[in-house]
Amino acid sequence: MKNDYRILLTDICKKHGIEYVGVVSPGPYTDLKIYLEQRIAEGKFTGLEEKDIIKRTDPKETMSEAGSVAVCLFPYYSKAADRAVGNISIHSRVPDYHKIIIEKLNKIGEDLKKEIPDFRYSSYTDTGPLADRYLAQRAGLGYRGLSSNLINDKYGSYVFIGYMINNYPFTPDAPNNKKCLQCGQCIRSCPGKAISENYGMDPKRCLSYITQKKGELSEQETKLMSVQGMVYGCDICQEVCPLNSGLPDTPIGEFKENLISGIDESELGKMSSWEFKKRYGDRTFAWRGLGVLKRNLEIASKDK
Ligand code: B12
Ligand code: SF4
Ligand code: SF4
Repeated sequence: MKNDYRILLTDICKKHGIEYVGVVSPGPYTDLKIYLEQRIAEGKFTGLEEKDIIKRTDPKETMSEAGSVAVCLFPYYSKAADRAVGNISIHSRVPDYHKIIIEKLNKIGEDLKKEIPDFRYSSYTDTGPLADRYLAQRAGLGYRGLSSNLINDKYGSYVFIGYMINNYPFTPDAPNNKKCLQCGQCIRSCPGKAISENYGMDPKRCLSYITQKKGELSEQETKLMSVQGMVYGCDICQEVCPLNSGLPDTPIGEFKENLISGIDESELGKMSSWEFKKRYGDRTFAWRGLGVLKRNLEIASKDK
């Protein structure tokens, strides 16, 4: 029956428009724990990650009866989102992915519940306890680029990752150990010099992080934001990656509608927090609040 349920998982995902689903064992992931401990010792963390390292590497800390983790990819690239010139990254031009993904995962979970006796699950994306890219790589859905982005053969790196910790022991998939082209384009083009050889990303140098960082920015950070003119996120390491050329549009309808390409200073300058929430509450950048975005807009629109 076990293998049949694995097929059922794929079929139910397909029914909900999810083409890529894979399974990871319930851990603990000792290799990841060692890797994360080393990165933390080197100061390579932003504070946006889950702080409890045991929780990050052991699904059973979140669900004691975890039998497996089902991982799904959610492509979000479309030519329409990419075409317009704007001051926010593509992942924030689409409506907030967190809500869309959790809703889809919950629909999949509810369908599984109808078929698998006593099935229990919990859905996450981005803000969950585990390391999303690690899971997707281990589930065989994509491989690691030097840029540290997870790259899928069909949809490139413009894919969000979501997962479901659940109590059923679905058979795990083989990891995807493919290597990217190692061409170094992302290293040479990164404006913050955040990417180095051997996957040695320094997240604190990443412009995407700087646009999300609260408080005062250093002179160097301010200059970086002003030169790039970005108010939220950064896509350069994805734009220059040859593995992202000629991508198909996302099949997910929600990521093709209601697109925006930027935030306007004259509009935001006059807005109250309430108005901001009403206008942009369904965007991924809204969580950082009006203050950080106003600061960024002021810096990004400075004369270069
Ligand atoms: C904190 C965070 C950030 C930080 C730090 C990013 C970083 N590189 O560490 C900042 C703000 C800079 C950031 C930026 C972006 N982020 Co972000 N971020 C996260 C978050 C919340 C945690 C990441 C984390 O734990 N980092 C620590 C490092 C060590 O882990 P990692 O880079 O995620 O994954 C590495 C390990 O898993 C390891 N690994 C992989 N396989 C294996 C196997 C073994 C055996 C071992 C030991 C290790 C290993 O290699 C991976 C890559 O180096 C995740 C969601 C989540 N909860 O996981 C989203 C997430 C990584 N972000 C995402 C996105 C979309 C972005 C941006 C593209 C947004 C943008 N356009 O501005 C950029 C990309 C920047 C970049 N080049 O990485 C997506 C990535 C999708 C993808 N295809 O890769 C995620 C997964 C959110 C989601 N659920 O979709 N992000
Ligand atoms: S998102 Fe931008 S700043 Fe961050 S690693 Fe990629 S190119 Fe560098
Ligand atoms: S730009 Fe080149 S080195 Fe960087 S992730 Fe893409 S293929 Fe790998």
